[in-house]
Amino acid sequence: MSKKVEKLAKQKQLDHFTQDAQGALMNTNTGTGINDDQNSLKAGERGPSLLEDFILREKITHFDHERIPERVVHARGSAAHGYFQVYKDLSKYTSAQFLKDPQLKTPVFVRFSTVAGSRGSTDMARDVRGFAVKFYTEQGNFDLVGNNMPVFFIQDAMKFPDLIHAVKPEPKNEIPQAASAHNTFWDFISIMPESMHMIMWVMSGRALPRSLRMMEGFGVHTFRLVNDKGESHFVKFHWKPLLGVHSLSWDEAQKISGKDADFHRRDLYDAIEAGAYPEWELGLQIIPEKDEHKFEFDLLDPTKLVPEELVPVERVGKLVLNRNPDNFFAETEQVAFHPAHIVPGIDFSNDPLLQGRLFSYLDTQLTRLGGPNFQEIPINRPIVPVQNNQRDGHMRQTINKGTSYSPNTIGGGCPFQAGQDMSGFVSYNERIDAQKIRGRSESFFDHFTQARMFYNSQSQSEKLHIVKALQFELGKVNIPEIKERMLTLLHQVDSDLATQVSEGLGLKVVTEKKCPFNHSVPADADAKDYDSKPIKSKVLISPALSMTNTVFDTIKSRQVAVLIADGFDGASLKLVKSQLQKQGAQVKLVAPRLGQFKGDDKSTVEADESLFTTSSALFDALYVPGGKASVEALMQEHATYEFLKDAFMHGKTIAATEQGEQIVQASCQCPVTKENVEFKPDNGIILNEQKADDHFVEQFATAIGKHRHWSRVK
Ligand code: HDE
Repeated sequence: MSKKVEKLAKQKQLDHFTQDAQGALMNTNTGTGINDDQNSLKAGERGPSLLEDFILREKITHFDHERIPERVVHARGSAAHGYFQVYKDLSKYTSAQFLKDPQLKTPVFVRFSTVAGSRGSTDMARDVRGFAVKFYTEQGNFDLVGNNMPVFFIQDAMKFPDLIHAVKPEPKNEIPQAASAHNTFWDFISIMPESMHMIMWVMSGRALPRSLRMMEGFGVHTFRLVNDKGESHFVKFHWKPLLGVHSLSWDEAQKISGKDADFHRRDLYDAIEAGAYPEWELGLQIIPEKDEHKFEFDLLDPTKLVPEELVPVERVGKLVLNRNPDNFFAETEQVAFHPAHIVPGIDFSNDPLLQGRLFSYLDTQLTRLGGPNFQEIPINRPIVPVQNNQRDGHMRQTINKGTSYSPNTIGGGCPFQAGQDMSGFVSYNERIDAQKIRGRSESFFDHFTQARMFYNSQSQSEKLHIVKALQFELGKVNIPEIKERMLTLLHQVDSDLATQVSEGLGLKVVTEKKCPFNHSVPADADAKDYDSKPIKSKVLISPALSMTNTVFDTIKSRQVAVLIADGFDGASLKLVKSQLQKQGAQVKLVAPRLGQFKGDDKSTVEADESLFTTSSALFDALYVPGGKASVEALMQEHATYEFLKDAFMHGKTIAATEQGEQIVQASCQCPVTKENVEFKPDNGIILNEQKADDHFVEQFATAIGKHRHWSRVK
């Protein structure tokens, strides 16, 4: 079985029609050779161009049509190839082959994205990140089209176009790009209390991942796993990054955006090129059918998560991304995800958001990719041959032979229904006995308990991030009533949170709930829309929701800047660089200008960046080696102090040896109190009066692994 899939997967790669122009001669799309690709055909050297020039017209026409509509949401994305391998046989739960055979490496294509921005927008937006995985299994393609947050803004698909219209740039002036900090978004949210849990996530550091490789993924909805006997378990899908979950501060994100708006895309691409393959474990929260109603929230409500403290996440397999796409358009842009791309052994739940998505994604591809044959685009093809009676249409690639209807006798009855050997998809035999209704279950009405659980599960610094994010976002809203309504909602999450946000806005928290239209609101409707129902949750604090409980013991793929100028201490640089690289970190030399620099040991190095082209916000840590001349030259540069000051304020690990210490002393102090924090490894500052030695590097690496030193972040 494994051989079969590997063969099919290999075929898939070859199938990509990958072209390498190496050594080839140029020709037109119909194969006619092109002798001159520099000049158009003219009536005389200085004469008008001729309509006859079929070579020019073909080239320009193709160019004119190079763009396809960008995705209406998740337009900005980056992707990679890889594989998924399950750790053990899960046939107890599912008949999906790729979850049963630990020998099997199932090829995958994973696309990460922001939601609100256009295709060319910054990676650094405060936003949800899409985490869409296409598994090319031997039973067909399975798409797990998730996000990096486990809940969503709305409960019913009916509200999705409204949510997206509200968050997208405003219609009158197409402002702002890739940002939720504007009137229409917060207007909508301030009268959609069901969004409050998601708002806590989006205002937290989760909306600013340090790297796409350092964020979790979630299927969000409850799904089903169904085994060979037709037995079903509810399941929540998780992706757990092996590098841990780490985020940026808002200040870093803004600075990175200016220096490198492709920061996440570049980071993913570079890590894969460097062999630092991003890895996640697939986690499952499995809930027996009989426990469906045992929670205080509804499993079908996508604004709720199942706390890991109630149902542990079992890690069942590994996802590895090990190959960059060859062509961004052909692969990353043309890939078509769809939650209804499903395989036997996995099934949907009745989550009303998921149900709407099952319609939306096929529909959107018809416009975006131009017709019903998008599944034939190489990146979308399954690894198994497609055999059915669907035919023709715009840009059909397959040359089908024989009959195109079923049942038939002329074609020998082929293709037969897979149902005859029961290898095809069987929907879970769920009993449904209900009245048709356009409405919402009362079990969906508690909008605040989990928002509060999320907020209360955050560390002090994570809470501060949320407060500041709300101050920024609402600070960009210029309609006072919207801000007031938001404060009223925040008050229902946590009164301290509302008070702190209100101080930044110069407003008072209004605790009394008002209808925004001054309508008289029926008591019942008011309760449903605005009140936290007095449900007591068993989980008030979920440590799993705080990023302070993540992985801190690796520096794999971390970026370390070393500040140098002519006369740097060559021996220390060599030692620090080689030892950090051994542990998987990347070391970059940053100098006052680009070009070559000489060390005190006559070594010559090339600067990777100048202080002008980069910023410490793009690095995880920095090191200033000694060398009297080097330090003196660096201290002549204004940018040196900026570099250090930012790293200090962002809580980055800072290390210096010999004279390098002077730069740290001169730049690293709190601008308010003018006090230096204690310069010690616990605060992420490692100073050594001597040259670098093994102990120094060890302390440096341990501190980098901590990601950030909160004692310094105010
Ligand atoms: Fe999507 N979403 N979505 N979404 N979504 C799209 O499909 C939609 C939702 C998600 O990298 C679109 O091909 C509706 C939840 C990702 O190509 C579109 C509803 C979650 C991606 C669409 C939702 C997602 C999309 C736009 C509410 C997390 C990018 C282009 C009923 C579980 C996939 C496209 C990629 C993309 C519709 C809600 C995740 C328009 C109607 C909840 C990761 O079909």
